Amino acid sequence: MKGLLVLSAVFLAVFGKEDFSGHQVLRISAADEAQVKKVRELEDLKHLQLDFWRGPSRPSMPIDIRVPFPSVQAVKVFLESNGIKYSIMIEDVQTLLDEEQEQMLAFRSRASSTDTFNYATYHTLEEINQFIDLLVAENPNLVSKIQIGSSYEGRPLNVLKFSTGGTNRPAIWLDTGIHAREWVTHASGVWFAKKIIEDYGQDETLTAILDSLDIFLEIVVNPDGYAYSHSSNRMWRKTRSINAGSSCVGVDANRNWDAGFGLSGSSSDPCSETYHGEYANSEVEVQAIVDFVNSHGNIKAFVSIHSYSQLLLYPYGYTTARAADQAELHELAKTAVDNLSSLYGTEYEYGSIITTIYEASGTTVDWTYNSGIKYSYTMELRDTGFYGFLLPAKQIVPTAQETWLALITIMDYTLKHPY
Ligand code: O2S
Ligand code: ZN
Repeated sequence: MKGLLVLSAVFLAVFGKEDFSGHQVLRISAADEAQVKKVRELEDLKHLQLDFWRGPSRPSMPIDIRVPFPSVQAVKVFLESNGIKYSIMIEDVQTLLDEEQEQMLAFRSRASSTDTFNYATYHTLEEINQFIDLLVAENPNLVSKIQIGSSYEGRPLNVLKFSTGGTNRPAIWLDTGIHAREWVTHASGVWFAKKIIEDYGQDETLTAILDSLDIFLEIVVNPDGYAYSHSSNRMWRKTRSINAGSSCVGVDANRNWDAGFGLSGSSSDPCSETYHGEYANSEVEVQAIVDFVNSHGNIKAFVSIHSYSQLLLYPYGYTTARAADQAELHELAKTAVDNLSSLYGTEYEYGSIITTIYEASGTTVDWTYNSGIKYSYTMELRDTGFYGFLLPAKQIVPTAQETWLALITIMDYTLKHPY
């Protein structure tokens, strides 16, 4: 097994990208807890090389699994023999990846300004970094670039600071791309950055927000993973840090925070997609944000953005204990998703992480909330599992637009409810 992994790593380095031909994504509808438990047995069958895109969680939430071609028959037989219902969500993953690549190639061009930048296509890390530099050069009075650290592989961790003045104003933090393969989040982050610049002085709400608060936006929290998802494996989720004693690479940066670290809802197996890492904040990409938040000391709202499932979630993920501010967080979430839906009718569910999606320990917003940031939310953007992580580029702008309405709601509320 170990030899095989090393061999495939070498193969990738020499020949390029991981191929997903014949891989299917199955959508499993477990009827009850017992069937969810049965599906969990699949997680332990490592040789099947299954990639759980979503779940398992509550029976009411479908479980989506990417199944490599050689395992497809076995998994279907397993499900059928246990009377578990499933459908084929994606017939052939590689077909979608080919379409995505074609789309990117067709629209690739080096933008000379953020006005000619194409917001309706996916971009490489280099292109996003160029965008950041253009935006700052065009609007030096409104936005600056802060480097909060370097990634494991030495890439800059860039944060955009939108500010109209003052010193250490109360602030809002937004981040996208902590999970590499959730490409619509990075693309939305780019769109948000441009939107802030466009709306300042034009839109009353955003103007009032920026006149009193600073906004920090980290578009690519996990640049090593993002680069790897372009160069080698589109399905990469974790960081790219090397795990001592294992041939498996990377830590789940959304299980690495110091809030219920290592409890259930994360894995101690370095080969797992939810590996929590050796210790809390072991990932430099996480530690950099922790240091920034602590030294800033005045962050009032924190929204960490993922995909997919269309959810707006608040703490906690590691415990069923209610957050002290649950009632208020719940109310605000409702208003935010109502506003989001008003644009294109996209429906979101909302609630605490553990009751709405699944038990998850060491997540970003559980730590920010415990650190005193009351308005801590995590969002899961489109879709609910038609394309999953492979959302077609034509959905980028609509996704960003509707998400912005939720973000504005949270930011406006934060402005009006100082604490
Ligand atoms: O597993 C994850 O990290 C989720 C969010 C958690 C707060 C449960 C993302 S990928 C949707
Ligand atoms: Zn995620």
